[in-house]
Amino acid sequence: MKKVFAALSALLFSTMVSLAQLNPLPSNEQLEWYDMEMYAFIHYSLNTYTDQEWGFGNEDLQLFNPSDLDCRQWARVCKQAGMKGIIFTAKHHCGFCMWPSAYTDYSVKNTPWKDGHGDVVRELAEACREEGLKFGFYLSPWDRNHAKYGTPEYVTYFRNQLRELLTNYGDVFEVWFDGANGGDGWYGGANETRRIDGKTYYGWAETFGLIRELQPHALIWNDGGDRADLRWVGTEAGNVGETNWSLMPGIGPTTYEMLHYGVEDGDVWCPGETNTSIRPGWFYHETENDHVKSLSKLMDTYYKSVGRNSTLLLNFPIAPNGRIHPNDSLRGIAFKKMIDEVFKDNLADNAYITVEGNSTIIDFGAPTSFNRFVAEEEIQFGQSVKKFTLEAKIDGEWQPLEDELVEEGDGLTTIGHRRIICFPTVRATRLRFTINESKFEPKIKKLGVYLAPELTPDIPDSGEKKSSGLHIYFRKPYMMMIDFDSEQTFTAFRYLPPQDTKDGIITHYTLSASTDYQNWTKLASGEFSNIVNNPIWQTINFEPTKAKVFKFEADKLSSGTRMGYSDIEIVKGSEIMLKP
Ligand code: FUL
Repeated sequence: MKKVFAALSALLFSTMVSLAQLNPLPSNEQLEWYDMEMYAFIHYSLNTYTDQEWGFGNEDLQLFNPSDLDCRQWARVCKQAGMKGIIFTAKHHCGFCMWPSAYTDYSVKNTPWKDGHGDVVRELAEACREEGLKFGFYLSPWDRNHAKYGTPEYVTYFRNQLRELLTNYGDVFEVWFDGANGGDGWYGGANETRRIDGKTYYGWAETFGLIRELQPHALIWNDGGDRADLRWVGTEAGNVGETNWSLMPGIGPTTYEMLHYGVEDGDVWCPGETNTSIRPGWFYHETENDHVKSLSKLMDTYYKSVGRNSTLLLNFPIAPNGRIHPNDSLRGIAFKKMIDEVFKDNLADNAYITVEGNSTIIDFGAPTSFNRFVAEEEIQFGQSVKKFTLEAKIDGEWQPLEDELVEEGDGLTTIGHRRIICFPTVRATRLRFTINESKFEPKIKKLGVYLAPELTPDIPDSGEKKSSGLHIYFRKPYMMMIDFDSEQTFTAFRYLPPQDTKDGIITHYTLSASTDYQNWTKLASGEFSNIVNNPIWQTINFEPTKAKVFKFEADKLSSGTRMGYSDIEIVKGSEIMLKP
């Protein structure tokens, strides 16, 4: 009898295990995380004072002396911009610590700011608590300052720092481990290139163990190795795939496709977090003050992140005075107001709703205008929907609706936590939502129908620059890098010089491209003639070239010490640009 019972319970257990594998479920922390919807990244370090995106690791500590550093201003701005938490660059790749770490001299404690008695991490953690925001931190595994980087000693150092951050600053909701390991650095004066294997070097299992022990509710973001709780979406441009599964394989390497679209039959719950910056760079650059993303760009980002079963991690850089620049804060606050405006009135609330088989029919009773549809699954039971259709009854005829923001297909695939479908305004009496394919019996939590206002031209649209969708950063004051999510064919590069100053105008240039960041092909070099007197668009045509990253170098400037730009465009495909 006992044997039968044991056999039965073994069977039951293995069935439960295989069911759990078939339908992995989110943790409570992941469920709460979805509900945060949006939270802020804050990039602030010595880079802010050197106008760099990546510090080399030997930047002078004397540079850190903000006149007006105010973490409460950061927290208030983020809160008003609808952010539910802040993730702060406690240490970026340059190794400079924004808290007085006991394990290095390369920190705020040896700067003139507050005579070395300051602690930005503490001020921010306290400000977050005061404003009711969650607090998280970014600790760069790559450290271009540390002499022992590349050896086991550095890993101990890294974990010691992690322990400081996990124990001294209250509750942490997310820990962010960037995957960049660029190679060269100062490394205590060695000034050399060091390569490590990001998957094995940091001993992720043990490192994660420390977090589980000290902050059991913290979510781990990691794109450098072992699967964590949250995944990168494969791009920093601010969009996840229109099909977005919250699942991933528990082990093994990832590809761009897996990160961007998730994996339908993955065996662990690992949702995508969409990270992007409110301006082109992650760190503050004065030259980008007029390039803060427009409302329409930010709304597009919202639809392509929160509206695609993801969250939005939106970066606000800190300006050299120690505050969020007014251009960013105003745009961030306008963004939140626009989201509230779009979703204030659910037209389904006053409609008559019926269910027929797999279809739900929302009957408005009279012709009604709308252009947004929202569906949410009860994801605590898993993610099920694979394919659905949407139809509007217009003048007595059912007409199919499609997502206008997708690059491919109709976009009517996965739903997950929340799916927002955008389409041109229709005037219809009914809307029919049909689930055509699902992994198991789907459970829909909410349906919504909205009429979003058109974004009119009087809303500032400086972010509508051609470069607003590009990922641009500076390796050096005279070297701009532009990278893409994937290899594509390009035929022209266009440069619009600064429009309101002659400083930074590039008169002589070299343009190169690469598919792997290592082997570079020179595409062109030369002079932009008469550019100082007539600062118009400059076009460099070249033979169709496959590239993932461009390097645009200023060989000579009109005046000033760093290259400037008003806009950049890179032309794809076979389109050949005419010289202006
Ligand atoms: C990247 C880093 O290299 C950038 O500097 C930035 O911190 C971004 C959020 O992640 O991979």
